[in-house]
Amino acid sequence: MKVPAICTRALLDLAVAVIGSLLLVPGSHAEFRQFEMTIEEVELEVAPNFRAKVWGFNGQVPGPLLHVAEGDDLEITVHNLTSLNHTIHWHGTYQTNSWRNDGVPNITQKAIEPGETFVYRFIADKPGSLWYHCHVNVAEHLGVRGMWGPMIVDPKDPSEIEKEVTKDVIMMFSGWDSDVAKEYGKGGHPRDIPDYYSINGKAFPLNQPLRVKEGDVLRIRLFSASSETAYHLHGHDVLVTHKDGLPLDSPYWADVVDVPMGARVDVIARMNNPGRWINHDHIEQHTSNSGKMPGGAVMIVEYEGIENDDWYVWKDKDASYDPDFYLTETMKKPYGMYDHAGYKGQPIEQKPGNKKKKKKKIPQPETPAE
Ligand SMILES: [Cu+2]
Repeated sequence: MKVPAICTRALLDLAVAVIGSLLLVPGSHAEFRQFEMTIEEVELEVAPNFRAKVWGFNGQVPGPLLHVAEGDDLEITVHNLTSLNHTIHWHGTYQTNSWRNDGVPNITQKAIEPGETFVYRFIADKPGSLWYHCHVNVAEHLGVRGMWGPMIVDPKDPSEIEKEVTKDVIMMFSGWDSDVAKEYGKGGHPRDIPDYYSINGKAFPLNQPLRVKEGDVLRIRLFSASSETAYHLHGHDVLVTHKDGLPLDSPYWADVVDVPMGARVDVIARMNNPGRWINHDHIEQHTSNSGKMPGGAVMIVEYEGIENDDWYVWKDKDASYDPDFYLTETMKKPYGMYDHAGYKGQPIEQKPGNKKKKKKKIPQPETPAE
């Protein structure tokens, strides 16, 4: 009997996934987890007076947080609700025996066309700070359309210092180009120069302060999604512990941390110096909104108990404060995939006359036979 090709592929995938999970994490409680994700066309408010048209995973930038355990067996169904092709590359995952799920168009799969659905199936075989992003025309889709999100895979054997962490902080750095922001299909030319920069999709002062208390141990996960970063936190040294999800053999202290494009660097910061401290990208051009300083990749750490001065930019922030802007609260939840309301874009307004309405054909009744 001839077995249909699709059946063979599904059976093989399943067998590989099951064997893979057994081999990778003997005796552990790896779980099968299913997630569903859309790709949507929305407009993102990046900076005061600057909005960009993006393709947002679940309509948001960054995309939803995927938080799973090492060895988990993942099935992620992706619906492309946009007008162009996309894929998802699971950056960092080894894809052992599952290379067809690596998300590279015309190399591992055909791109997901508008209106189509694609199912990714793989084992979370590498722990640490991973991420995912589109791999179609990356200079535009990843570079200036917000097609990226965090994927955190908890290791089965965390180090001693990881166990000390009281606050997990996710910061994803990106650049934006106002010249092409309003038109899909434009951007990504080598001569394009970004003029806006952001952390978790928002430029200062549209992002949020991070509120801490003395004694907190922060694990700051730095992601250079579409802008490289020289991360600097005033008033503290940080211990660099992980690079691209991998624990360093010799963690080292620093006060400026380089995060090259695409890389992730994890640092530990002990909150032992009460005050109000700026942290920012030390590439100076990245700290403005189209040349207006301060802006871009700047955020503030506020210690509990420090009084707000009258002239402080966020002196009246309490009413609108989002304590989960750096996903600190979400990281405490059980494993899963989580949207974040503060990252959502707005539906794109269609200008009247932009779209020609198709005339509906009215079916004519058949002439009854006499
Ligand atoms: Cu894409």
